[in-house]
Amino acid sequence: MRIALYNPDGAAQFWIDGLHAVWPEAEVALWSPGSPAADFAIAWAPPQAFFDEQPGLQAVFNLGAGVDALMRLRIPPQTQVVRLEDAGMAVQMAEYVCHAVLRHFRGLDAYEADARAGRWRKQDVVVRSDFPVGVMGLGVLGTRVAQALRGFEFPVNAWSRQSKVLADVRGFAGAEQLDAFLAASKVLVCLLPLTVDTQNILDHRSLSKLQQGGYVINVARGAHLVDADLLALLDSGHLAGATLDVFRTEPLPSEHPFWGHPQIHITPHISARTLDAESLAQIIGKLQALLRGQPVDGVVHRDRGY
Ligand code: NDP
Ligand code: OXD
Repeated sequence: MRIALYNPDGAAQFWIDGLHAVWPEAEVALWSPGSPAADFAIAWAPPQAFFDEQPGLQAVFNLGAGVDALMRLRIPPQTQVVRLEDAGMAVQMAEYVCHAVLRHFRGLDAYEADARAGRWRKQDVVVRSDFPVGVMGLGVLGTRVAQALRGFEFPVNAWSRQSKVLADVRGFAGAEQLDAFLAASKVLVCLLPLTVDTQNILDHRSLSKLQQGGYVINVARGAHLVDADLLALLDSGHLAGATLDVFRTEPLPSEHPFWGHPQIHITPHISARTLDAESLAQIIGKLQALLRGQPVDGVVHRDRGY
C-alpha cells in the first residue's frame, strides 16, 4: 500500500512513523510533482496536480474538518473524500466561541480599557434573556458549541439544513426558516461548511435581520462573510461588534479595514487547531475500516459539498 502525504500540519516524519507503526510494509512519503501514484492520501489543500497525477486514489483523508479547498478541485470519481470529525477540535471551538460570547456579554473589553485608564466603573447589567445566541450549522462543531453555550444558560437557537433536535436548543432548518432564526438571535456564530449554498450568507440582508446591537462570530470560512456589509452595519450601529477567526484572504492583508477596527477582534484561523495525535489516530481507524471494506463516518457527500 502506498500513502501520499501533502502539507501535514506537523512534521512529516511524525505521520510516516505513525502510519508505519500500523502498516510497516506501507510506502509512506510526502508528495511532490512526479511522485509515484498512491492508493490513499492524507492531505490539506493540495493542488490540482495532486489528483491529476493519482487517478487511482481510493480515498483522500482531509487534514481538517472543512473540505471546501478539496471541493474546488477535480477529484477522481471513485476517490472517497473523508474529513476529520472533531479530532480534538470541538472542545477548542467551544472554548473560543464561549470566550468571545462571554467577553461581549460581560463587557470585558470596556473593563480592560477602564483598568488601563485607572478608572473604577461598573457597566449596566445585561440579562441572558436579552442575549440569545444563534449557531449556524449544527454539525459536529456547532453541536458542541451550542451545548457549551447552554452550559452558561444562554438562550440558544440553531440552524441546519435538515431539522435536528438538541436538548434546550430552539431548532430552525432550511432556507425558509433562516429569517426567523436570525430574528430570534442577537449573537450569530457561523459554523457552516463553505458551499455554493452558504458562501456570502453573512451579508447585509441576513445580518440586518439580527436583533439590534447584534454581534457576529465567524469561525467557519472567510467567504461566508461579505466584509463590506459587516463594516456598514457596524457603522450604522445595527451591529455592536464581531470576532473573526477566518478571512477571504489569509493571512489578512495588512491594508484590510478589519485590522485595528475598534469593534472587531481578529485571530489568525486558530479557533480549532488540527491536532496531530488525534488526527493520526482518527485517520488510522478510518483507513483500517476502509481496508476491511466497512463503512466510515465523515465521508463527504460531493453533491452537497460537505
Ligand atoms: P459538519 O459537516 O459536521 O456540520 C455542518 C452543519 O452545517 C450541519 O449541521 C449542516 O446541516 C449545516 N449546513 C450545511 N449546509 C447548510 C445549508 N445550506 N443550510 C443550513 N445548514 C447547513 O461540519 P463541522 O461542524 O465539522 O465543521 C463546520 C465548519 O467549521 C467546517 O466546514 C470548517 O469550515 C469550519 N472549521 C473551522 C475551523 C477553524 O479553525 N476556524 C476548524 C475546523 C472547522 P445538516 O446537519 O442538516 O447536514
Ligand atoms: C478545518 C480548519 O477545516 O482548520 O479543520 O479550518
